[in-house]
Amino acid sequence: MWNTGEGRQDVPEVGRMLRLPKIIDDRGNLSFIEESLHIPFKIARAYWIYDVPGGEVRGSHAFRRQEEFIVAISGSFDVVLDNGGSQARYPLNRSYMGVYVPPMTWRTLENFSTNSLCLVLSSMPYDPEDYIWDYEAFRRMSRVDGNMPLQRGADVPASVPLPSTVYGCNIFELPKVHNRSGNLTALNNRVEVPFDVKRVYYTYDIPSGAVRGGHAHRKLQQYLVAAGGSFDVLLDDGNTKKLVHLDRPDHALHIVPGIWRELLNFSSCAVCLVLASEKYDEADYIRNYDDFIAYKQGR
Ligand code: T46
Repeated sequence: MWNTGEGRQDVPEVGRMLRLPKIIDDRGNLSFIEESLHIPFKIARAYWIYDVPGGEVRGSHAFRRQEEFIVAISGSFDVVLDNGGSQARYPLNRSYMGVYVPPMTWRTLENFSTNSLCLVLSSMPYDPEDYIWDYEAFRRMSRVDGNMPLQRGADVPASVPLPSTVYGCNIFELPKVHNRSGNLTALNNRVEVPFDVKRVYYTYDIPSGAVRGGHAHRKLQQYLVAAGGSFDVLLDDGNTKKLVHLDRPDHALHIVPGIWRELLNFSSCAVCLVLASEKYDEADYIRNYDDFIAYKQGR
C-alpha cells in the first residue's frame, strides 16, 4: 500500500516528509537546512543530481548506516521508500519540502521532470561498503538487523586561516559523474569542499533585476553554485573588486570570510545553492558597507 506522506494513520511511517523554513521577500524566496536542527543528523556530504533524461530511474538501493535528506531544488521527481515491510511514495515538487530517509530503507528516485535538480544531504562520507544493491538481500537484512548504529558526520581538525581577499575566492570545477541517467556532483566535507558543511540554503523564484547579498561575513565561508540558470557575484575585499559568473551545477565559487558580496543579473529560473561552513548567525553578518571597510582596516 502506498503512503503519500500526508500523515495517513493506516500504514507505518516509512521515511518522513519535512517542511523547511521559507523566507519570502521581494528579492525572491530563500530556504535553509541546518544540520541537527531541520534534519536529524550532521551533514558529512552533499550531492546533487541533474540533467536527468525523462524516464530514468536513479538510486535503487539501501544504505546500512547512512541517513539522507532529499529535496527537489528545482523541477520534480518522486522518492519511493521501502523499509522491508511498508512502502511510501513522496512526490517532491517544492524546494521547501524534503524527505528524510533513515538507514536500512530501500530508496528509488523516479519520474524526473525536465530541469529537475535533486539535492541529497548525507550523514556519511561516500562509502561503497555501506550500499546494499540487492533487494532480496536487503529484505533479509531488514528482518535481522534493521536497527544498525548510525554513523554521524566525522570530527575533523580545525581549518587553516584563509587569505581574506578576492584572490582567495576561486571558482572550482567540481567532480561530475556522468552516465546515461544524468549527472551527479558530490562534495564530501574536507575533501571536495574545504570545510564542514553545517548548513545548506538556496534562493529561488528570484524576480528579474533583484540583487541579493550586500553584506560580508566575519567567519562564514561558503561554496556558491548555480543549481539552475545563471547569475553574477560581485566580490569586494575593500581594495579590489572581482565579478564572477556562475552558470553550471558542476562549478562552485568559494567565498572566504571577510568579503563583501552582491549577487545580481539572475537569469530566469535561477537557483543559487549555497553550502555554508556555519549555522545561521546574524552576529556574523556585516550589513553596512562603511562598517565593512572599518572592519577590514581593523578599526
Ligand atoms: C550570503 C548570500 C549569498 C535565515 O534565517 N537563515 C539562513 O540560513 C539564511 C541564509 C537567511 N536567513 C534569514 C535572514 C534574513 O531575514 O533570511 C532572510 C534573508 O537573508 P539575507 O537577507 O541575508 O539573504 P541574501 O540572499 O541577501 O544573503 C544570503 C545569505 O544570508 C548570505 O550569507 O552570502 O545569500
